[in-house]
Amino acid sequence: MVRTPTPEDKFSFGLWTVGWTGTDPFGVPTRAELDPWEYADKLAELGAWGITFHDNDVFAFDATDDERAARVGRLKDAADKAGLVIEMVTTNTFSHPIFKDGGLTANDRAVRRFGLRKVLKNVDLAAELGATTFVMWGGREGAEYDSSKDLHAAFARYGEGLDTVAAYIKQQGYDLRIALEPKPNEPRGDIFLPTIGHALGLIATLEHGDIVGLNPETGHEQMANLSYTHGLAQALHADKLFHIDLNGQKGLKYDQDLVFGHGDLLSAFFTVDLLVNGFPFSPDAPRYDGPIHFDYKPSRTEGMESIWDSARANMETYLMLADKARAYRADPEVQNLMRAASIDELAQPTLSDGETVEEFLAAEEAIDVQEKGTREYHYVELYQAALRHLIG
Ligand SMILES: [Mn+2]
Repeated sequence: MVRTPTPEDKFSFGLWTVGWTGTDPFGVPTRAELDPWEYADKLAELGAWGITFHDNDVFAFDATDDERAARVGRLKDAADKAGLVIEMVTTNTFSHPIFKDGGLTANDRAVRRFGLRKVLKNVDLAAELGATTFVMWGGREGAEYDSSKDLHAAFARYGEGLDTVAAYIKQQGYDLRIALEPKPNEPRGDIFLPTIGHALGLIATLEHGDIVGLNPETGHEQMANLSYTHGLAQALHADKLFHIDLNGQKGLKYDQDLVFGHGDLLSAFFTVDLLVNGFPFSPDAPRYDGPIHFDYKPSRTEGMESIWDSARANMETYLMLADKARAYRADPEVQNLMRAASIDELAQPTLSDGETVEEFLAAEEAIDVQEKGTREYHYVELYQAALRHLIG
């Protein structure tokens, strides 16, 4: 039997996930909207450890300072009473029409100045509530038409915005790191920073990039036909995996935000394997020890009860996959197959310790190219062994 989630599992949910009422481009809501603190109470009851939100999940875009304080205070009280951590806060720079051409990269400078102020004000809120991650999903940063932007300036303004926020965090002494969330498209035709790799590239150009990392989402990478697990691994390799958004996606289509594991299950298995087992052959490699955060949507067909069934399903899937991933790595047959595939050998540097390129070129090394070209790796059998653990 699957154990029930406990706070030790560090599961967290965005309030906008369970709070999605089913509005889509073709239809009106199919579910009622609860107050933010009601979602928080219920998530705690299900065994979640933390919650996350956008500013406007809690208070309206045009809320007065008093209204803002009252609603945030009420949510904070509910979280404290329920023992929930507010681990991440993010800013909505995509819903209001003013952001239709972007927040940090809008052509209209006054819009950018408005957007940046909204983000900075929300950084203060995040720090005040004890969040340690500040996600920046630039959903409206992008274009439908290549003719609509000075693209060089767009990346310069994106970098300027991120550096301004990062510098402000440092200046205020906040214990907060920024996590960018790549997505290839939707709502914009082409979103800037479409993949983990694009985001890592921009971060490397920042002055304050040391506190800027990634919040990769399963479905966002899979919408671009990329391997989420490889993306997480490369973010870890760069020491930039600050946060994760787990969900499910079935290939190249609109952003489905299905329950984790309800898309590509084998890919989800290897994602969990990476999260719980790290890189067993590279013991010094960075590990992810942050929240197990879900960014899914209860499908529009579901009623009020199914919100909680689907939230539970994310955690259950993760726990089932975690047990199976541990059993997979501990299986002697799997270990034999990994050795037979020389997987352990990849951690060994190609050049010897202290070997110069001249020595390397001068080394007389016999290699049987015929034998190497026909050797076995048994990768298929190894993958089948994983499948046996998963569904056998
Ligand atoms: Mn998504």
